[in-house]
Amino acid sequence: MGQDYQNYIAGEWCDADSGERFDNINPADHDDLVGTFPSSGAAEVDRAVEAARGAFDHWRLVPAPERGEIMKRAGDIMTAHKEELAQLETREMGKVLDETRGDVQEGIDTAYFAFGEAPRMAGKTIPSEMPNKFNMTTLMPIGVVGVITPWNFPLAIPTWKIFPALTSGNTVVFKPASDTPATATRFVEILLEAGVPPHAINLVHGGGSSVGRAIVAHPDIQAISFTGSSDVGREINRQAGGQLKRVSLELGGKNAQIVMDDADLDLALEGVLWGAFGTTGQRCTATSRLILHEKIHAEFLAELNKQTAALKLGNGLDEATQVGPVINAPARDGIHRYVEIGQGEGAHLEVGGGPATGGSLDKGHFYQPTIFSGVKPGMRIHDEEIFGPVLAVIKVATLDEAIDTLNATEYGLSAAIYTRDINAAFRAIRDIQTGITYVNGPTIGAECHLPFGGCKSTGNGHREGGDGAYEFFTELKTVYIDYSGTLQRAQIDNR
Ligand code: UN1
Repeated sequence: MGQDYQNYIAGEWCDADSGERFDNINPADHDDLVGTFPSSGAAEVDRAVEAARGAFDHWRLVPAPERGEIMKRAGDIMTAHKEELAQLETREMGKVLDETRGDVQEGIDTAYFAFGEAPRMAGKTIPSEMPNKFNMTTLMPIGVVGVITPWNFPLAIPTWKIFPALTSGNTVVFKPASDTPATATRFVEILLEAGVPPHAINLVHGGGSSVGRAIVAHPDIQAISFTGSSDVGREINRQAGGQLKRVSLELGGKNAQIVMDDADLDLALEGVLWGAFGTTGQRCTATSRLILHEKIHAEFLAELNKQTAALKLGNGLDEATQVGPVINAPARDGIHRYVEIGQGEGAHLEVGGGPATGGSLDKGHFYQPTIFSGVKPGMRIHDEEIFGPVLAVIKVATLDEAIDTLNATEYGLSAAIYTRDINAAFRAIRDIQTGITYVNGPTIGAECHLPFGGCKSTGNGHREGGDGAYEFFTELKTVYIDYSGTLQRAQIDNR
């Protein structure tokens, strides 16, 4: 029997006004109901925004280092509950325990980064062109921010947004993905236990078209941070742009790994297996294209097919499982439609190609790790994000062709090149159009104290992670202090 979870609005745990609820079911086991959650809408968002607005004047005046200490306490609580949080995440979204432990650790690291960053929320002093005048910049919080997060990193991604938002002095209305609302609820409980004031954080469960839309439309929400699909991101940007809201968008990817003929092939193979099929291919940073130099193409592909076919699928709670389920039945069907499209486009199916069934797999939504060779730019399986365990292999003859192929997509999040040639590596670093580029490592595995984000249709230029997140969540104020006792007209009296 799953637990009945609630919203957290204006300091109270509460149901949706309608009384309606939705189920959250383990994607690896349809008999396992994780919980039921309130199906909320615009009225609940209104109350959450009002509470957050009310809390802002108190929270913005709490000294930043003190706010940072609260984030540190949240990190300590997450550390103490790491295994419990990882188990809950695996239960509600399926990825294997090793990965959910990593996801929780990413949240802990982000908390401790916030603790370190809080006392350093510094402006600058800048010389004046006039005598007896002092100039500086200072950072101000923005106000109420809306945080809308995906299901693939149920804890890490909310922490990337909420820790810097709160540490900067903003208050928050948080809508987590409806596939992973339980981890999000635990996170809010932890923030409260750590000392975040009750009205400063508000949690509203429900769908994107109800709760998400209401958050984006609300005139008292000054900034939106969203991670999800490019289609939804474009729509958010359109709507929020009309109100001149600040928007940070972290959207799709079609990330590629290049393997040159001089590469350490064993290392490159390990990298692509992890990059393509870790999290069942459901990362924005997942490797969904593999660009192989023609000299090693046949040999590399043969070994990759063999090792891919041997991957062990199952419930992520079983430590022997290497690949968990996909998130839900529509996702599995969408992945399969792409596989059919790939076959129709003339790509060669090397391995996989259908839902994985039999035994306990029949209880969940599993898809076979799948590889296509003979893929070319312009094919839909080359160009479009599939968000599942499907890898497209492209054969190239030169480094230039490899880089051109890697860039031949509307996305630009993450990329990898395996080579021992330092000249090739540096040319790739210069010419690859992505926000994140790995040399001799896979396309996944970003560290949360470095900037995270992409070029082209992957986003709108903002970066999460590191100090970039703090830039997004603050306004810069420029201050002039004239202690001359006279009217000094810049650009006039001194020229
Ligand atoms: C995502 O896929 O949405 O670099 C985030 C990585 C992780 C974060 C991925 N640290 O793969």
